[in-house]
Amino acid sequence: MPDPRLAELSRWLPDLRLLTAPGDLEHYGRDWTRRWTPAPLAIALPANVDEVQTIVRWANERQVAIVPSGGRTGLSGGAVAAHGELVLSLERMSRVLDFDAVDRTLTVQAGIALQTVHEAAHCHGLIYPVDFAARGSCSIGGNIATNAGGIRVIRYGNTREWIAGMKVIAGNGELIELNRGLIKNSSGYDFRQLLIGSEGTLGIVVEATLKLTDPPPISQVMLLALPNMDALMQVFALFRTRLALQAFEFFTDQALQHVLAHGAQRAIDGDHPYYVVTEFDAVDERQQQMALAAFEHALEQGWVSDGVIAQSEAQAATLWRLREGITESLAPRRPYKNDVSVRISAVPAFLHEMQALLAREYPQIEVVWFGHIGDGNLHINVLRPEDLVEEAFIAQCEHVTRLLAATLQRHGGSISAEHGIGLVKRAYLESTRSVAEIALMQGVRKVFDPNGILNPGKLFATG
Ligand code: 2HG
Ligand code: ZN
Repeated sequence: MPDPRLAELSRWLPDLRLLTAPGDLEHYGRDWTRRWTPAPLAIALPANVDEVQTIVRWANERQVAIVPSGGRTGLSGGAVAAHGELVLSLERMSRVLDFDAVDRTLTVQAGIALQTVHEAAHCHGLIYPVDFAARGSCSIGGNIATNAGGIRVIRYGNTREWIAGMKVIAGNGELIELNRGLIKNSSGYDFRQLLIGSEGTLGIVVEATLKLTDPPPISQVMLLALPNMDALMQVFALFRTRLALQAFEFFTDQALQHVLAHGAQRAIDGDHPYYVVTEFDAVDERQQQMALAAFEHALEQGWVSDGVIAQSEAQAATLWRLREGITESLAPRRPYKNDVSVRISAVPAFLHEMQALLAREYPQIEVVWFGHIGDGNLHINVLRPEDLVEEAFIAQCEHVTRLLAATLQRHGGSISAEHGIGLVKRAYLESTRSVAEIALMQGVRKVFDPNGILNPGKLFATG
């Protein structure tokens, strides 16, 4: 017996594609977190902005919650539909709409994959510089909703820096056009920046105008093996001063073991506790010599124990795989994830405290660390031991996350650097944002989405 609400939605929009088969509900009802059992009402696959707007209006009238859905590669449960919500997938809205050579912008529908954006920019001799491993599956709408970061933030910043304009269907059903691609626009509140990182709680991004830029200069990729944690920040300070960094990423030996077991190729022999993959401008011999000199200095100081410089694009890709393959290699273990950040100046003290905390709280449990250390952003993945049942494991992880949140608070850090709060970290929002800020955020939400139909339960523990 079809749900009468869906029958009504079909009357409002006779051409709307609606899916209700169990396999589809399962597929579209979850993201990469895999912790919640999907239970959506149905999946709506609108083909255009009008259909999105009509769905949101209908949902307001009928008080049906909507989960906006892109590539569902999120790691915070932001796109999970576990309580009878309508999943509104932007999957069919994935076209490039316009390229403007003068403005250097690309206007796209929100469901387009990041990699397709990269390819489209490339066709015009330009780049869209936000980049990370999920590029093939994640969508621009989702990137905007979480203000996605990634491996090039050190050079280019987060998604926030690259959005020149957006069309959004607000939670109240209004279509709003934000900033219209302007570079300068001092005419009051910038709702564009408010929408970026709002995790689908204020509006559904339907189109975005993305800024493009020149491709980076020719670069080199280096893998470094490090003897201890202190060396990490020494090498970072050295490389940041001497080289023009495009990326500076870190991972531990545990992380390496997982990617190697997952098919990546070993690049440095021997046992080393920590590794860095770094990419930097290497346009001419002078820059290449400077990189070599920086490496040799780090070696002499004992900050680095070994290293390789990629000699070809293929080798560079092999080195990058050691870092970019980590999440995929851990995925079968369904790790408990933390994604935290502190100011770069606070990284050394924070790392020490965190290392001690994790060693004390997880003496028997495998904890895999990696991340964008050059941005002060660390990913801490905790793996469930086989003899520990899921609930007990999650309870233990939540306990440690509370301690971690308190440590972060002392260092002025954030409980979510780039993955978003979603369901996973909503209980910890207060460790990062003040009570006054959260009250303002909830007030803003009421303005955009008075009936609370967009992604309820995400970001805030209530409402
Ligand atoms: C990355 O940096 C992603 O690879 C995923 O942000 C991090 O899996 C994670 O915890
Ligand atoms: Zn990351």
